Amino acid sequence: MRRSWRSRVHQTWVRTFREYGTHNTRVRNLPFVLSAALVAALAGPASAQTRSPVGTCEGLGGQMVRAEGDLPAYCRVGGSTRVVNSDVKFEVWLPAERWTGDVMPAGSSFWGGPLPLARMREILRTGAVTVGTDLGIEGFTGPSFVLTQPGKLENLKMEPLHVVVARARMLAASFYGPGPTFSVMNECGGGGSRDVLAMVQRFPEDLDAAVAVNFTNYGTRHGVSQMWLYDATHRSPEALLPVSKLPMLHQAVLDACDNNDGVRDRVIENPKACHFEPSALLCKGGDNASCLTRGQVAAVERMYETPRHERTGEAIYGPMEKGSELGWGDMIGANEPYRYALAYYRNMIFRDPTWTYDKQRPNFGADIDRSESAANVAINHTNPDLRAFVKRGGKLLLVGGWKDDLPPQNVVSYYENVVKTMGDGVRDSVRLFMVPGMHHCFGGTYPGAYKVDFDPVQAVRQWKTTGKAPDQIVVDTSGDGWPTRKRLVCAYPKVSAYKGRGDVGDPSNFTCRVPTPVREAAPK
Ligand SMILES: [Ca+2]
Repeated sequence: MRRSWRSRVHQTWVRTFREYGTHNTRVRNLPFVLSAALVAALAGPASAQTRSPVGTCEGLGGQMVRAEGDLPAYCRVGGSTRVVNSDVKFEVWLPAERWTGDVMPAGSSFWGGPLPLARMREILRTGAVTVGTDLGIEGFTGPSFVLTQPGKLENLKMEPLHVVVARARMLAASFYGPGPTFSVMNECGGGGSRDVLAMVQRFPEDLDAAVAVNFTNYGTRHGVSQMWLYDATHRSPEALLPVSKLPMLHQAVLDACDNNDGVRDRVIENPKACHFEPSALLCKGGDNASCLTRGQVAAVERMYETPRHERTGEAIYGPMEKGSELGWGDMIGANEPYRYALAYYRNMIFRDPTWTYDKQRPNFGADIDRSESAANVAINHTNPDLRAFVKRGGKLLLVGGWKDDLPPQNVVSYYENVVKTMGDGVRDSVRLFMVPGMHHCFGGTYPGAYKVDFDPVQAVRQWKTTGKAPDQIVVDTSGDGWPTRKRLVCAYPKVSAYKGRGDVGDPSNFTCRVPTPVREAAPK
């Protein structure tokens, strides 16, 4: 999980809305009457025109907040409502002027708790109404609540978000007159991307379109897969892989595969088709900076290997992809497992806050069985049956980065499960774009990955309006020594291929084609 901007706890509430009662009674208790016309407006057609309020902020029980810097003035309504036996806090922010007609909920912190205020500010700047919630898990910033209040895991089925989104839509209709014309979520990583898939799967009526980037919807395996990476390089003194050797390893991978796509640009278009054997770097003499010892070769092989359940052999997540090596430091570079994996093992697997890697070494059979207890699976949102969302005309754009150090195979696997479950026709409503060279989220600044500029909300808006699913997109890449360049990215499973002549910075010199067959390493 990442998204440090979700780290602030904010507890200023302009007003408590307990009078709204549970979500089952919220409509009856609202301080305004939903007319038939208003109900119709809630599902009204898209409009490019902006709107100004016809009601007052005070009338919603909110408080106006003045414009500051690039943040426009807005009406801030705070409250709490009872959902799943929890007091769920929320805030709804409504632009004081020039509302676009959009409602864009902000993704939650993965374990609830802090309100996503930074994300709400980003969304407010776009002119949308936004809403954020603590999921009823106030006072915690991680999974430690599970030790004392395990029942709150139920909140992570995301009904609290569903309830406050409905509240936001009604407040918008009351404030502006016409209701929302476009409801959309756009989130990357952290809890937000999980929220997107939870809404699409469980509450399809809440969104017209959705974007999930580098998503983390397989909670019971996410932390386990991170532990696999740490274990690969810490299971014995011989397996230790110094972070200082990663650039050397990365260069060897590039030497083997960068040019497979026809352009030597430090980016491997299709890592799945990259064949590189770590043993090629085996030290001929003693250990030195330009080679790998036998133990390090085995560790690197395990990093590239699909983690499997020790007893059943089932693939449990994805491996690190070829070309992602410069991003491995977070997972393998410290003296203890990555902080998310550590917290996950302590609170969700062993329910023991003193657990350490050396105290009880991982077992990738029993640990997974424990991880997938009846209570814990509440955090999974892996249902590939999106019929209800698709039937409503919903559009879902999935994006992954091939250099993500949170194994991107999870993104690919979910998409493939959706297609397998619903058939090829679902591609009119659900598409995946795997971006080569992208790490975790578009603006990721991790070593070796570039910044990606692309407006996914505009893409799904156009898709929803025209009904035409995108076959390809063009993204701008830049930063950290990368030349500013446009790149063609193709709808999965196609990959971008250089036509062989012309400027490599011109996407028209590339075409989308079916990739060469993937040769998977045999399971060990
Ligand atoms: Ca290349």
